[in-house]
Amino acid sequence: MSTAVFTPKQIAQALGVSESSVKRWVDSGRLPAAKTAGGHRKVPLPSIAKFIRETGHQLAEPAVLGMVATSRGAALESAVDELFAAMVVGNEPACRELVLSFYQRGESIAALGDRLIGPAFRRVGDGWAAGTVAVHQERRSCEVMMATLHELRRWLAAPADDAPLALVATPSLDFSEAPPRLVELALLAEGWLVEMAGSGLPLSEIADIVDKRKPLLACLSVTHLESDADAFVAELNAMAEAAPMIDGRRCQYAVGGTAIDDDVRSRLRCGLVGSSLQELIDFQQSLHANH
Ligand code: B12
Repeated sequence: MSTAVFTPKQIAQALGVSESSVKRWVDSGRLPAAKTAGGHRKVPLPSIAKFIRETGHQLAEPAVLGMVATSRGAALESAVDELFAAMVVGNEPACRELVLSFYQRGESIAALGDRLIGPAFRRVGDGWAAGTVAVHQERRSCEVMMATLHELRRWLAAPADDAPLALVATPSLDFSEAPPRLVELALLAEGWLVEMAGSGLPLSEIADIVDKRKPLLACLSVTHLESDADAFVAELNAMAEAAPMIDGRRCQYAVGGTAIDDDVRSRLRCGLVGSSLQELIDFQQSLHANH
């Protein structure tokens, strides 16, 4: 999350509107800002991002705010090839421009993950399997995407003081980065306070952290399942059953990721066993709403 703040003059230049319009939006609360001791309006980047997403304002000079042009009119699915091409050559500016412009246009993080970033990574994996994507191109893809997700995080508002807590982890020997990071960003965007418990953690350690931190939601992203599936299912089911109570409600485990196949899915007894971020967003709503 960002600490960058901008003046009405900078925002006016970026949006191609008058400075007095921006001051009016600030004063009416449409564009939340802080005031300095000297009475100057300072608008944080997440406020500007939210305003642009909700009002559909076009950016005349996005670079003033470190933003990108929002020229994308097409559906997310139509940009998968372009993103894949940018990722495998390590073209970080193109990758960032693509993802962030869709975000600015109002797409949710869940939609970006499910319909653009996940499918582009699948193409990387398929290409690797077919011998058309080299190992170093797969590595580059991960690097540029992680840089892009880091940038995206700057645009999200900080959680409220009373935000519910969620934990995110990956199990033993699973060091995938993009899936747990997208889970984190998707929950942050929904107003959760999110702690990354860690990647490659034994389930017993995840249970210990859950007992200690008492989150309302514990998310496990599973791309590589190294332990045997029966042991994984038994241990995770026991953890979900013994999960701590928080204000009279049991902490819920949400599990997902490409290594959760139909067999494992059918045997897991967790709050959510999902295959998309949208399912996670739907699930967290009931927890968050009652918080
Ligand atoms: C990048 C990658 C790697 C990188 C990871 C590096 C890094 N820094 O992250 C490296 C090179 C290390 C790697 C290694 C290996 N990989 Co690999 N890898 C991939 C690849 C290309 C992309 C994974 C990714 O980041 N996807 C991006 C995310 C956003 O998409 P996603 O995983 O689909 O997640 C979506 C959903 O699953 C869901 N979701 C995810 N988490 C959660 C959590 C919850 C709670 C919910 C509700 C939903 C949810 O939401 C996301 C958005 O829609 C995939 C290809 C593929 N088809 O997925 C193979 C893939 C995952 N790898 C595979 C394999 C086999 C391996 C290796 C065993 C290869 C080898 N022989 O060494 C090793 C294992 C290493 C290990 N133990 O960790 C297989 C796994 C098959 C399986 N599941 O059993 C895949 C599927 C490729 C394939 N088709 O064979 N890999």
